[in-house]
Amino acid sequence: MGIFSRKNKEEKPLKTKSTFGSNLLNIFSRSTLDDQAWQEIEDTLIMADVGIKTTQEIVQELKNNPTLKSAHSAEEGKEVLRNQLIDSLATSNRSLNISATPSVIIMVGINGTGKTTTVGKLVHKLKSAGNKCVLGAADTFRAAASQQLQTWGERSSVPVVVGPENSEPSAVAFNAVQEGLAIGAKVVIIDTAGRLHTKAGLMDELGKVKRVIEKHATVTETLLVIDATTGQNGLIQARVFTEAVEVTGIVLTKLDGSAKGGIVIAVQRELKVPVKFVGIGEGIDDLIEFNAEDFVDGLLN
Ligand SMILES: Nc1nc2c(ncn2[C@@H]2O[C@H](COP(=O)(O)OP(=O)(O)OP(=O)(O)O)[C@@H](O)[C@H]2O)c(=O)[nH]1
Ligand SMILES: [Mg+2]
Repeated sequence: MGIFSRKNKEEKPLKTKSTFGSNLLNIFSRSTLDDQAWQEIEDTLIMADVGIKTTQEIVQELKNNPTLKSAHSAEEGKEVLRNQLIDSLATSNRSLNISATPSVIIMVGINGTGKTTTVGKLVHKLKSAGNKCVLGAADTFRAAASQQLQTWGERSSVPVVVGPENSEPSAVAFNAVQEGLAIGAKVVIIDTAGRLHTKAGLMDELGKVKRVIEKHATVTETLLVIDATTGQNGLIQARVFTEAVEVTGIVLTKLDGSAKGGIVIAVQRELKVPVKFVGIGEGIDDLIEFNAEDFVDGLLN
């Protein structure tokens, strides 16, 4: 059972099964925090995948907190920790930007992180909310990739623009945007091929896809999809994407699996890009809008 799970389709609670919260709350309930206690806090955060840099920042901020400096109750300790974790995830622009008509969303990331699946889940969400949508299969490396996206399109009755195998990805993106304009779509989502951050040519291609689209429409979001189970490694790979293209939001997938919740904090803090959605399964409804307070409460309870 992962950090995120769902009781049923209607209810979307964030639940934790990790020992992260109980460990930390235990330590913070001590009325005074000595060096050993601080070391335990640091270790717990690092083991939860918060990352060394972010852990050190959070610990420093906690050490500076006046409540924790003096004798405090378990309740006070818990409240300080909760607020600190929520603050560490603060951002001003978490909601999906679909302010333009059409708004173009480009999905990027390394191989197998869950891009195509996320496109399928996201278009379902947008369509259900009454938005006319078009999908573009700009992953032209494998015929199966277009087929996979078409299957997702069918599930939400959304048209999917595809191109021949090995055709120019930016041409497919261009055609998808043209289709979006022609039918008066609100949102056009472009799925791209997974690429290794080390392949400069492929990284340049993303810039080209974006430039071609922007001749005719507005790219309101470039969402970077990260597999949460790859932990700090995934984070290092993701950083290259934020340097190559202007990433506006993160989707952390596979948080239903063995991923540790701290990765959410590490990703947002270290990439300085808001986590907008989290994937909690392979199904069409398994994408939820990220909410920092719910997440932290899930982590601590
Ligand atoms: N458990 C779980 N599995 C997921 C989630 N998101 C995607 N997957 C699975 O991850 C695998 C890869 O998903 P894809 O959507 O094909 O990934 P991709 O990034 O498009 O892959 P490439 O196009 O090959 O780079 C599939 O088996 C998905 O079902 C998630 O949130 N939770
Ligand atoms: Mg794909």
